[in-house]
Formats: sequence, C-alpha cells, structure tokens
Amino acid sequence: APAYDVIVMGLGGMGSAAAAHLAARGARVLGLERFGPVHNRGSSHGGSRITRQAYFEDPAYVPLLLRAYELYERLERETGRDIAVLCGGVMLGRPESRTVAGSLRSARQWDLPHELLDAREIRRRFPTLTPADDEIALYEARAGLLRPENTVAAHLQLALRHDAELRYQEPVTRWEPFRDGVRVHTAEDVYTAGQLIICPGAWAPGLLADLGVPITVERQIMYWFQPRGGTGPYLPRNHPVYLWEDAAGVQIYGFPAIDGPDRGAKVAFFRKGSVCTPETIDRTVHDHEIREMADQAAARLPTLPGTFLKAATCMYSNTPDEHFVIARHPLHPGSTTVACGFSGHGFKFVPVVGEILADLALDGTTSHPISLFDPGRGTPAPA
Ligand code: PYC
Repeated sequence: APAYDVIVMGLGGMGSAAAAHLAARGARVLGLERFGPVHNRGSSHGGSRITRQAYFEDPAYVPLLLRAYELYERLERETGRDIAVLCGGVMLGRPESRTVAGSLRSARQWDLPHELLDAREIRRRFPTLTPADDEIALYEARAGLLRPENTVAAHLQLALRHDAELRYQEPVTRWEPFRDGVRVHTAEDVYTAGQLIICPGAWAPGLLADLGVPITVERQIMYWFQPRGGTGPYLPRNHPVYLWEDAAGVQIYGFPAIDGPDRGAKVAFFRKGSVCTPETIDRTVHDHEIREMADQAAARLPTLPGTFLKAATCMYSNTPDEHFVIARHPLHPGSTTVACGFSGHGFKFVPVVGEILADLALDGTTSHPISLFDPGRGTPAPA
C-alpha cells in the first residue's frame, strides 16, 4: 500500500489549505514545499489581499466566495489567528467599466447587499478618495482584506494538528504513475501515495506543461506609502479597500493602513507587470516604477503618495481568460488533481479551494461549481 493517501505539492496558499482540509478529514497527508513555511518567494505574501463578494470577473465565483467567507471565519476560530479585516470596499470607475458594471451584475444576480455611490457621495464618505465627476462606486460592506501570511500559517497549523507530515526545502523533481497511485521524487527521497495534488503557483509552466492551458507568470509590485498628514484617515475603521479602473481600463487597488501608524498604506497596479519566471524575476523595484505608482496615486488619492516606504515583488500566474484551473489532471485523472492559474485574484478563495481539492482527491468529485475552471474549457478572452 502507498505510504500516504495524498501528497500535496506546494504549501503556499492553495496547497496549505488542501493539506489542512485533507488532514482534518483523516487522510494520511504528506506536504512538500520547495521553500520554508510561509515564505515570500511566490504569490502568498505582502501582508494583505482584497476580499469581496460582488465579483466583477464573473457571477459564477459568488457561491464559492460565500463558502470562502464561512471557511475563513472558521479558520480564525480554530486557530486563533487574525486573518480578515472586513472594513468595506469600493469598486470604482465609470458606470460602464468592467469593475463597476461587473460587480453590479454579480451583486444583482446573487442579491448581495451593496450600495451605489456617486462621485460626491464617495468623496463625502471617504475623503481620501477623489473620483472624477463621471465615476461611481459599488460599495460592499462585507468586502475587506485578508492577511495572506496568517492564512498560510493557520492552514499549516491545522494540517499539523491533524497529523499531516510537512517537509520543507524539498522541491519535487518528478513524479509518475505507480501502481494505483503516484510516486513522487525529491532530492531527499521517493514517496508513494494514492493521490497527488499539485499546487505549483508560479512554477506551473515548468511543472504542468502538459495541462493544455498556457500559463504566463507576471511580475507584480506592491508599494507602501505613508499618507501625508498621518494614517488617521487611512485606519480600517475609516478607509475601505478599493479597486479603481480608469478610462483606459487600467486598475489600481489599495488598502487601509493595517499595520500601525508608521507602516503606511499599500497600493498597487492590478495586472500591469512584465512576463517573468520564478527563477528570473527582477526583485529590485526601480525608481521609475515607484514614480509611476506615485503619480497614479497622487491623481486619485489626495494624501498619497506622501512618503515612499518600501516596495516588494510578487507573481501572478495568468491563464488566457484569467479564470482558475481546478480539476483532475486530464492526462492522469485517476490519481492527480491540479490547482493553478489563479491569475492575480485567487487568494480570497484559498480555503474553499482547499475544500474542493480535498473533495476531488478523496471523493473524485465535488459539489462545488467548478466547471469554469476546467482546463478543457478553451481560451476565450476575458469578458
Ligand atoms: O482579487 O480583488 C482582487 C485583486 C485586487 C488586486 C489584485 N487582486
């Protein structure tokens, strides 16, 4: 018999959640991670991620978000960790922008609580935001932010609590079908399991070249600025998360000041990076990049950029249509499950992806709606 029921490859956001869900269901789990626990080399670091339910990308995500909210709450309860700050969120832009119109479509289709604010009302409620007269916002009180490092740490903690074996600094070099399951090789050892779950993050192009979905890895930059006049107006009780689309379709997004008076507020472009690989990504943030972000912020957020504090890089793994891939591996459907291509908007789904992966690996199927994430769906352009 194989030594493990399930091997999870990659213990970032998705893999750590899968390991926790599997172990909690009593499976014998081995987790393999190329770096240490809760590292900053992939796509699950940087202190904050937006969460929201009125999903502009597609209403099909909403049921998964409703479940993710429940599971995040449970995760905080079970581990005592501070993860979610539901400070409210504004999806801002012209009424016809994808950010506003798409969010409204999801809110209406799923009857989600929301308000539409005109430019004057946005400025009145949130003096840190200065939209143009022709911009509006969908405000969602249940939107907010998640702390990614605490999320990963919480899932690793739960996995260990339920007797998972987690091995770090141990990248997988190859795997193959073996008897009724799989055999997984690392520099240290060879492991066997009935099922394999691959959560490769930005390593997907190399590890899942045979999946049939081209994944492009994109370098992203996160910036922290200290607002002029202090962080008071930027405290989470005064300040929402925001996703703001301009007339050219460029989106910026940002957060309240969540780390105390001196740590500033984070702001970034949503998808405007250069193509990279995890091996070749330029981790230096250059002056012209800081200037570009500062100029964008200055135009819309009157007390930013203030003082530049720091910047960090991160990676998106983009599918052509920006929808996820979560499925049985089409070439190894009996033994292997994959979760990849989260395209810069996956973190808010982490616990429900863990639940889905555990369903697929242990039961062969899931009751969650995941047909949008089938690798055989074709590659239409984003809506
Ligand atoms: O998924 O809300 C999101 C998001 C904002 C910026 C990057 N991802």
